[in-house]
Amino acid sequence: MSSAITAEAALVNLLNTYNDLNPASLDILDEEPSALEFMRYVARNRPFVIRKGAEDWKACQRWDAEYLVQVMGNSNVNVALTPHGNADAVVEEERELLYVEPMERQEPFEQVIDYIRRQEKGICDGPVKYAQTQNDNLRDEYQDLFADVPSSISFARIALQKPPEAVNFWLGNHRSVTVMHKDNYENIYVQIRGQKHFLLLPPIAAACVQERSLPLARYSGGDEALHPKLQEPPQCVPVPLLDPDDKNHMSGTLTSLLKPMSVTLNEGDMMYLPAMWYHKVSQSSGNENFSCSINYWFGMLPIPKLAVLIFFAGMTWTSAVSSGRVTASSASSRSTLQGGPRPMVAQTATLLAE
Ligand SMILES: O=C(O)CCC(=O)C(=O)O
Repeated sequence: MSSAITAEAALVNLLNTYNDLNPASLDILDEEPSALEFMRYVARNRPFVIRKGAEDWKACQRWDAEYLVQVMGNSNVNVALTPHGNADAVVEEERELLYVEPMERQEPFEQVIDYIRRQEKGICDGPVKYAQTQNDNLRDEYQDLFADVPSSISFARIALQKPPEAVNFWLGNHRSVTVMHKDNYENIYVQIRGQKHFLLLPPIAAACVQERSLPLARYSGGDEALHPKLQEPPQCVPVPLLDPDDKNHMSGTLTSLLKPMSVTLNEGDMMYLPAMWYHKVSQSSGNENFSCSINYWFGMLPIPKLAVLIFFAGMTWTSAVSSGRVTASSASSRSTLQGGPRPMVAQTATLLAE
Protein backbone atom coordinates (compact mmCIF):
# COMPACT_ATOMS: atom_id res chain seq x y z
CA MET A 1 0.00 0.00 0.00
CA SER A 2 1.47 3.41 -0.93
CA SER A 3 2.24 6.02 1.70
CA ALA A 4 0.06 8.51 -0.26
CA ILE A 5 -3.01 6.44 0.64
CA THR A 6 -1.96 6.42 4.27
CA ALA A 7 -1.59 10.18 4.33
CA GLU A 8 -4.91 10.71 2.59
CA ALA A 9 -6.75 8.43 5.03
CA ALA A 10 -5.22 10.35 7.95
CA LEU A 11 -6.23 13.68 6.45
CA VAL A 12 -9.79 12.51 5.75
CA ASN A 13 -10.02 11.50 9.40
CA LEU A 14 -8.59 14.84 10.51
CA LEU A 15 -10.99 16.90 8.36
CA ASN A 16 -14.00 14.85 9.46
CA THR A 17 -13.02 15.29 13.10
CA TYR A 18 -12.55 19.04 12.58
CA ASN A 19 -16.01 19.23 10.99
CA ASP A 20 -17.54 17.27 13.87
CA LEU A 21 -16.00 19.61 16.43
CA ASN A 22 -16.59 22.95 14.71
CA PRO A 23 -19.70 24.57 13.27
CA ALA A 24 -19.62 25.39 9.55
CA SER A 25 -20.86 28.91 10.16
CA LEU A 26 -19.53 31.86 12.08
CA ASP A 27 -21.13 33.54 15.07
CA ILE A 28 -23.16 36.68 14.43
CA LEU A 29 -23.07 39.07 17.39
CA ASP A 30 -25.30 42.06 17.88
CA GLU A 31 -22.87 43.99 20.06
CA GLU A 32 -19.14 44.23 20.67
CA PRO A 33 -17.72 41.43 22.84
CA SER A 34 -15.89 42.26 26.06
CA ALA A 35 -12.10 41.77 25.94
CA LEU A 36 -12.56 38.44 27.74
CA GLU A 37 -15.24 37.24 25.31
CA PHE A 38 -13.03 38.29 22.42
CA MET A 39 -10.08 36.41 23.90
CA ARG A 40 -12.21 33.24 23.88
CA TYR A 41 -12.69 33.62 20.13
CA VAL A 42 -8.95 34.21 19.68
CA ALA A 43 -8.13 31.15 21.75
CA ARG A 44 -10.58 28.99 19.79
CA ASN A 45 -9.43 30.58 16.52
CA ARG A 46 -13.00 31.31 15.45
CA PRO A 47 -14.26 34.30 13.42
CA PHE A 48 -17.36 36.36 14.20
CA VAL A 49 -19.32 39.25 12.71
CA ILE A 50 -20.87 42.13 14.64
CA ARG A 51 -23.74 43.38 12.53
CA LYS A 52 -23.78 47.20 12.58
CA GLY A 53 -20.85 47.14 15.00
CA ALA A 54 -19.41 50.29 13.44
CA GLU A 55 -22.53 52.12 12.34
CA ASP A 56 -21.87 54.98 14.79
CA TRP A 57 -18.42 55.69 13.39
CA LYS A 58 -18.02 59.06 11.69
CA ALA A 59 -16.64 57.17 8.70
CA CYS A 60 -19.91 55.25 8.30
CA GLN A 61 -21.91 58.42 8.62
CA ARG A 62 -19.81 60.75 6.48
CA TRP A 63 -17.80 58.92 3.84
CA ASP A 64 -19.45 59.65 0.54
CA ALA A 65 -17.43 60.56 -2.55
CA GLU A 66 -17.88 64.29 -2.02
CA TYR A 67 -16.61 64.17 1.57
CA LEU A 68 -13.64 61.95 0.74
CA VAL A 69 -12.58 64.30 -2.05
CA GLN A 70 -13.07 67.30 0.20
CA VAL A 71 -10.70 65.80 2.81
CA MET A 72 -8.16 64.10 0.53
CA GLY A 73 -8.35 66.46 -2.45
CA ASN A 74 -5.49 66.07 -4.83
CA SER A 75 -3.00 64.47 -2.48
CA ASN A 76 -1.20 61.60 -4.13
CA VAL A 77 -2.11 58.07 -3.05
CA ASN A 78 -0.79 54.68 -4.06
CA VAL A 79 -3.08 52.75 -6.40
CA ALA A 80 -2.78 49.15 -7.63
CA LEU A 81 -3.44 48.52 -11.33
CA THR A 82 -4.29 45.17 -12.88
CA PRO A 83 -5.83 44.22 -16.24
CA HIS A 84 -8.70 42.21 -14.73
CA GLY A 85 -8.92 43.20 -11.05
CA ASN A 86 -6.73 40.28 -10.02
CA ALA A 87 -4.14 41.79 -7.70
CA ASP A 88 -1.65 39.34 -6.15
CA ALA A 89 -2.98 36.51 -8.29
CA VAL A 90 -1.79 33.37 -10.04
CA VAL A 91 -1.53 34.00 -13.78
CA GLU A 92 -0.61 31.50 -16.48
CA GLU A 93 1.96 32.98 -18.84
CA GLU A 94 3.41 30.86 -21.64
CA ARG A 95 2.33 27.67 -19.85
CA GLU A 96 4.04 28.70 -16.64
CA LEU A 97 2.22 29.71 -13.47
CA LEU A 98 3.39 33.03 -12.01
CA TYR A 99 2.40 34.90 -8.89
CA VAL A 100 1.75 38.41 -10.18
CA GLU A 101 1.60 41.54 -8.06
CA PRO A 102 -0.17 44.66 -9.35
CA MET A 103 1.56 47.62 -10.93
CA GLU A 104 1.63 50.45 -8.37
CA ARG A 105 1.41 54.15 -9.12
CA GLN A 106 0.94 57.43 -7.28
CA GLU A 107 -2.14 59.31 -8.46
CA PRO A 108 -4.16 62.22 -7.08
CA PHE A 109 -6.93 60.85 -4.84
CA GLU A 110 -9.63 62.77 -6.66
CA GLN A 111 -8.62 61.10 -9.93
CA VAL A 112 -8.53 57.62 -8.32
CA ILE A 113 -12.01 57.76 -6.79
CA ASP A 114 -13.47 59.32 -9.91
CA TYR A 115 -12.00 56.52 -12.08
CA ILE A 116 -13.18 53.77 -9.70
CA ARG A 117 -16.71 55.18 -9.72
CA ARG A 118 -16.85 55.64 -13.49
CA GLN A 119 -15.57 52.11 -14.01
CA GLU A 120 -18.24 50.81 -11.63
CA LYS A 121 -20.86 52.50 -13.79
CA GLY A 122 -19.31 50.94 -16.90
CA ILE A 123 -18.33 54.25 -18.44
CA CYS A 124 -14.60 53.78 -18.62
CA ASP A 125 -12.31 51.10 -19.99
CA GLY A 126 -8.79 50.39 -18.91
CA PRO A 127 -7.06 48.70 -16.00
CA VAL A 128 -8.84 48.00 -12.75
CA LYS A 129 -7.73 50.30 -9.91
CA TYR A 130 -7.77 49.37 -6.25
CA ALA A 131 -6.31 51.42 -3.38
CA GLN A 132 -5.12 48.53 -1.21
CA THR A 133 -1.56 49.12 -0.02
CA GLN A 134 -1.96 47.26 3.32
CA ASN A 135 0.94 49.23 4.79
CA ASP A 136 -0.82 51.18 7.55
CA ASN A 137 -1.97 53.64 4.89
CA LEU A 138 -4.82 55.06 6.99
CA ARG A 139 -2.27 56.43 9.44
CA ASP A 140 -0.05 57.61 6.62
CA GLU A 141 -1.25 58.71 3.18
CA TYR A 142 -4.91 58.77 4.32
CA GLN A 143 -4.15 60.28 7.75
CA ASP A 144 -6.59 63.16 7.20
CA LEU A 145 -9.38 60.55 7.31
CA PHE A 146 -8.04 58.73 10.36
CA ALA A 147 -9.94 61.00 12.79
CA ASP A 148 -13.19 59.49 11.45
CA VAL A 149 -12.46 55.99 12.83
CA PRO A 150 -11.39 54.80 16.30
CA SER A 151 -7.61 54.78 16.64
CA SER A 152 -7.86 51.18 17.85
CA ILE A 153 -10.50 48.54 18.61
CA SER A 154 -10.69 48.56 22.39
CA PHE A 155 -11.76 44.93 22.99
CA ALA A 156 -8.91 43.70 20.80
CA ARG A 157 -6.33 46.12 22.19
CA ILE A 158 -7.14 45.11 25.78
CA ALA A 159 -7.28 41.38 25.05
CA LEU A 160 -4.14 41.26 22.92
CA GLN A 161 -2.35 43.86 25.07
CA LYS A 162 -1.05 45.84 22.12
CA PRO A 163 -2.08 48.51 19.64
CA PRO A 164 -2.77 47.61 16.00
CA GLU A 165 0.35 47.16 13.88
CA ALA A 166 -1.47 48.54 10.84
CA VAL A 167 -4.72 50.31 10.04
CA ASN A 168 -5.51 49.94 6.35
CA PHE A 169 -7.85 51.77 3.98
CA TRP A 170 -9.31 49.94 0.94
CA LEU A 171 -11.12 51.64 -1.96
CA GLY A 172 -12.28 49.79 -5.07
CA ASN A 173 -15.20 48.58 -7.13
CA HIS A 174 -16.80 45.23 -8.05
CA ARG A 175 -14.04 44.52 -10.60
CA SER A 176 -11.40 43.82 -7.92
CA VAL A 177 -11.12 40.43 -6.25
CA THR A 178 -8.55 39.52 -3.62
CA VAL A 179 -7.47 35.91 -4.20
CA MET A 180 -7.38 33.35 -1.43
CA HIS A 181 -4.52 33.87 1.00
CA LYS A 182 -3.83 34.01 4.73
CA ASP A 183 -2.18 36.62 6.95
CA ASN A 184 -0.29 36.35 10.21
CA TYR A 185 -2.49 39.00 11.82
CA GLU A 186 -5.60 39.08 13.94
CA ASN A 187 -7.85 41.08 11.64
CA ILE A 188 -10.71 43.38 12.61
CA TYR A 189 -12.35 44.23 9.30
CA VAL A 190 -14.99 46.97 8.93
CA GLN A 191 -17.13 47.71 5.91
CA ILE A 192 -17.79 51.42 5.41
CA ARG A 193 -19.38 51.63 1.95
CA GLY A 194 -20.70 48.93 -0.37
CA GLN A 195 -20.28 45.26 0.51
CA LYS A 196 -17.43 42.80 0.91
CA HIS A 197 -18.06 39.10 0.27
CA PHE A 198 -15.69 36.80 2.14
CA LEU A 199 -15.12 33.09 1.62
CA LEU A 200 -13.32 31.75 4.68
CA LEU A 201 -11.45 28.53 5.30
CA PRO A 202 -9.85 27.57 8.63
CA PRO A 203 -6.09 26.98 8.93
CA ILE A 204 -6.69 23.22 8.74
CA ALA A 205 -7.38 23.78 5.02
CA ALA A 206 -3.59 24.12 4.67
CA ALA A 207 -3.70 20.39 4.03
CA CYS A 208 -5.78 20.96 0.88
CA VAL A 209 -4.87 24.35 -0.59
CA GLN A 210 -2.10 22.99 -2.79
CA GLU A 211 0.52 25.53 -1.85
CA ARG A 212 3.15 25.85 -4.58
CA SER A 213 6.29 27.91 -4.86
CA LEU A 214 5.77 30.20 -7.88
CA PRO A 215 8.03 32.76 -9.56
CA LEU A 216 7.18 36.30 -8.46
CA ALA A 217 6.24 38.81 -11.15
CA ARG A 218 4.65 42.27 -11.31
CA TYR A 219 2.37 43.86 -13.90
CA SER A 220 4.13 46.55 -15.90
CA GLY A 221 3.62 48.49 -19.10
CA GLY A 222 1.14 51.14 -20.16
CA ASP A 223 -2.49 51.31 -19.05
CA GLU A 224 -3.70 49.56 -22.19
CA ALA A 225 -1.22 46.68 -22.09
CA LEU A 226 -0.29 45.53 -18.61
CA HIS A 227 1.69 42.31 -18.66
CA PRO A 228 3.59 40.29 -16.03
CA LYS A 229 7.32 40.96 -15.73
CA LEU A 230 9.44 38.56 -13.69
CA GLN A 231 11.08 39.92 -10.57
CA GLU A 232 14.83 40.61 -10.82
CA PRO A 233 16.67 38.83 -9.26
CA PRO A 234 14.27 35.87 -9.60
CA GLN A 235 12.36 34.99 -6.46
CA CYS A 236 9.74 32.34 -5.65
CA VAL A 237 6.87 32.72 -3.18
CA PRO A 238 4.53 30.09 -1.66
CA VAL A 239 1.01 30.49 -3.07
CA PRO A 240 -2.17 28.42 -2.48
CA LEU A 241 -3.66 27.34 -5.81
CA LEU A 242 -7.06 26.28 -4.50
CA ASP A 243 -9.96 28.50 -5.57
CA PRO A 244 -12.88 27.80 -3.21
CA ASP A 245 -15.27 29.24 -5.84
CA ASP A 246 -14.24 26.62 -8.39
CA LYS A 247 -16.47 23.55 -8.14
CA ASN A 248 -13.83 21.39 -9.81
CA HIS A 249 -11.26 22.39 -7.21
CA MET A 250 -13.69 21.60 -4.41
CA SER A 251 -14.73 18.14 -5.56
CA GLY A 252 -11.57 16.21 -4.61
CA THR A 253 -11.46 13.64 -1.82
CA LEU A 254 -10.00 16.15 0.62
CA THR A 255 -11.34 19.45 -0.72
CA SER A 256 -14.93 18.13 -0.69
CA LEU A 257 -14.55 17.87 3.09
CA LEU A 258 -13.77 21.58 3.37
CA LYS A 259 -16.70 23.74 4.40
CA PRO A 260 -15.99 27.28 3.18
CA MET A 261 -17.90 29.88 5.17
CA SER A 262 -19.46 32.59 3.12
CA VAL A 263 -20.18 35.95 4.75
CA THR A 264 -21.14 39.34 3.35
CA LEU A 265 -20.25 42.47 5.28
CA ASN A 266 -22.69 45.32 4.76
CA GLU A 267 -22.11 48.97 5.59
CA GLY A 268 -21.29 49.31 9.30
CA ASP A 269 -20.57 45.59 9.88
CA MET A 270 -17.41 44.46 11.66
CA MET A 271 -15.74 41.05 11.42
CA TYR A 272 -13.04 39.32 13.42
CA LEU A 273 -10.97 37.19 11.06
CA PRO A 274 -8.47 35.13 13.07
CA ALA A 275 -4.86 35.01 11.96
CA MET A 276 -4.01 32.31 9.42
CA TRP A 277 -7.55 31.78 8.18
CA TYR A 278 -7.63 31.59 4.39
CA HIS A 279 -9.85 34.22 2.80
CA LYS A 280 -10.95 35.18 -0.70
CA VAL A 281 -12.64 38.56 -0.96
CA SER A 282 -14.85 40.10 -3.62
CA GLN A 283 -16.88 43.28 -3.41
CA SER A 284 -19.95 45.19 -4.56
CA SER A 285 -20.38 48.92 -4.68
CA GLY A 286 -23.27 50.63 -2.95
CA ASN A 287 -25.11 53.81 -3.92
CA GLU A 288 -21.84 55.72 -4.03
CA ASN A 289 -20.44 53.44 -6.76
CA PHE A 290 -17.42 52.39 -4.74
CA SER A 291 -16.60 49.98 -1.98
CA CYS A 292 -14.59 51.18 1.01
CA SER A 293 -13.31 49.24 4.00
CA ILE A 294 -10.97 49.70 6.95
CA ASN A 295 -9.07 46.98 8.75
CA TYR A 296 -6.96 46.78 11.88
CA TRP A 297 -4.17 44.23 11.95
CA PHE A 298 -2.96 43.13 15.37
CA GLY A 299 0.15 40.97 15.75
CA MET A 300 -1.01 37.44 16.54
CA LEU A 301 -0.45 35.86 19.93
CA PRO A 302 1.87 32.94 19.20
CA ILE A 303 0.79 30.70 22.06
CA PRO A 304 -2.93 30.08 21.34
CA LYS A 305 -2.22 29.84 17.59
CA LEU A 306 0.60 27.41 18.13
CA ALA A 307 -1.68 25.34 20.34
CA VAL A 308 -4.27 25.13 17.55
CA LEU A 309 -1.67 24.05 15.02
CA ILE A 310 -0.12 21.49 17.33
CA PHE A 311 -3.62 20.16 17.99
CA PHE A 312 -4.24 19.69 14.24
CA ALA A 313 -0.86 18.10 13.69
CA GLY A 314 -1.40 15.87 16.74
CA MET A 315 -4.77 14.71 15.47
CA THR A 316 -3.28 13.80 12.12
CA TRP A 317 -0.57 11.93 13.88
CA THR A 318 -2.99 10.13 16.17
CA SER A 319 -5.26 9.09 13.34
CA ALA A 320 -2.31 7.88 11.27
CA VAL A 321 -0.93 5.88 14.19
CA SER A 322 -4.29 4.40 15.15
CA SER A 323 -4.73 3.23 11.56
CA GLY A 324 -1.42 1.39 12.06
CA ARG A 325 0.16 2.99 9.03
CA VAL A 326 2.85 5.22 10.51
CA THR A 327 6.23 4.00 11.63
CA ALA A 328 8.53 5.42 14.30
CA SER A 329 11.04 6.65 11.72
CA SER A 330 8.45 8.76 9.96
CA ALA A 331 7.58 10.26 13.35
CA SER A 332 11.07 11.58 13.94
CA SER A 333 11.38 13.03 10.47
CA ARG A 334 8.16 14.97 11.05
CA SER A 335 9.34 16.53 14.27
CA THR A 336 12.58 17.73 12.66
CA LEU A 337 10.48 19.81 10.26
CA GLN A 338 9.27 21.94 13.10
CA GLY A 339 12.66 23.48 13.80
CA GLY A 340 13.05 25.11 10.37
CA PRO A 341 12.76 28.80 9.54
CA ARG A 342 9.60 28.53 7.43
CA PRO A 343 6.35 30.14 8.63
CA MET A 344 4.33 28.05 11.04
CA VAL A 345 1.50 27.46 8.60
CA ALA A 346 3.83 26.22 5.91
CA GLN A 347 5.42 23.86 8.40
CA THR A 348 2.06 22.48 9.41
CA ALA A 349 0.98 22.13 5.80
CA THR A 350 4.09 20.10 5.20
CA LEU A 351 3.42 18.01 8.27
CA LEU A 352 -0.14 17.40 7.20
CA ALA A 353 0.73 16.73 3.62
CA GLU A 354 3.52 14.25 4.32
O1 LIG B 1 -10.62 43.66 1.18
C1 LIG B 1 -9.91 42.97 0.47
O2 LIG B 1 -9.93 43.04 -0.77
C2 LIG B 1 -8.96 41.98 1.09
C3 LIG B 1 -8.91 42.04 2.57
C4 LIG B 1 -7.84 41.17 3.15
O3 LIG B 1 -7.28 40.33 2.48
C5 LIG B 1 -7.46 41.32 4.54
O4 LIG B 1 -8.03 42.13 5.26
O5 LIG B 1 -6.54 40.58 4.98
